[in-house]
Amino acid sequence: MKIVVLTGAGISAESGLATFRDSGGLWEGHDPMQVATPEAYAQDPGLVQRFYDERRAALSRVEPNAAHRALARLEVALGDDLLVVTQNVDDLHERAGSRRVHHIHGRLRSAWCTTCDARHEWSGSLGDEPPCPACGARTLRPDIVWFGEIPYGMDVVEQALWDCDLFVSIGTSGLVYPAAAFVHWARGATLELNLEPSAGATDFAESRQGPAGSLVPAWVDELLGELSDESSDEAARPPS
Ligand code: BJW
Repeated sequence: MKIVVLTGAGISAESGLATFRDSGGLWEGHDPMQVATPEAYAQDPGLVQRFYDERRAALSRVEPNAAHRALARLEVALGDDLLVVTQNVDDLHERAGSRRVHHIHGRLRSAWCTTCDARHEWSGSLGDEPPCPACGARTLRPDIVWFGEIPYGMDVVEQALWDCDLFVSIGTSGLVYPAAAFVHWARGATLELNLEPSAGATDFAESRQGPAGSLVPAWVDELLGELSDESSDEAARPPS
């Protein structure tokens, strides 16, 4: 069974990373257009770099939660038949053990040089304008997809959605495109797991509400149980 899982900020909330639009979220009281657009960066690079430097530093203070670990467990069972497509810029899926993770909005721990186009693994700050390790220019920016920029690897995602038997969306408000449209691109069954019904909840065949830390492990257990029943039925069937 081929499965595509889309994750959003809600899956990392129980690890202690704030979501964007919830009460107490990263954007409460702020205009996202002042930190999450190329225009905002051009106008006040220091402000934008500080915003991302603080979030990059916060990564070392948090750990993956039960939802990230459940998806890693699912990958052990499904191998290449599972693709996690995440809008999150944290690295909690990888630290939980997932290997097939596609970051469509970039990664906090990557820095992109706008002079030579090189990308570098980065755990420190960028606000102090360090030189690019490849070309020396002081033009490293967060490797993050801002509004108006093209998300990464959309060809891979589009193909995976086209081929999948099941699309599952976890912890996302369904307000940002193209991710909000994936439910329409998916050819298979669709399921939403979110704290509350998202903006697109009615587009899913099924929508379950609750915290990801309990909903996701329960769904993974249920699915693995079904897959194991199917394979024992197959083994018990007499050869034709
Ligand atoms: C829990 C929970 C718990 C809480 N358990 N759940 C008009 C119409 C259509 C499109 C557009 C339009 N005008 C402009 C556009 C395009 C634009 C867009 O979508 N704008 C909207 C404002 C309408 N999109 C773009 O510009 C994108 N690029 C693009 O479209 O290029 C064209 C193109 C596409 C495809 C192929 C070729 C070309 C780029 C979008 C980049 C978004 N970047 C950001 C910032 C990244 C950097 C950063 O991290 O700072 O990405 S925006 C921000 O929102 C971030 C997130 O990844 C993204 C989604 O947020 P998410 O994850 O859904 O978080 P929240 O906070 O919104 O929701 C959390 C949810 O979790 C809630 O539902 C909670 O209930 C739930 N939750 N706790 C389970 N414990």
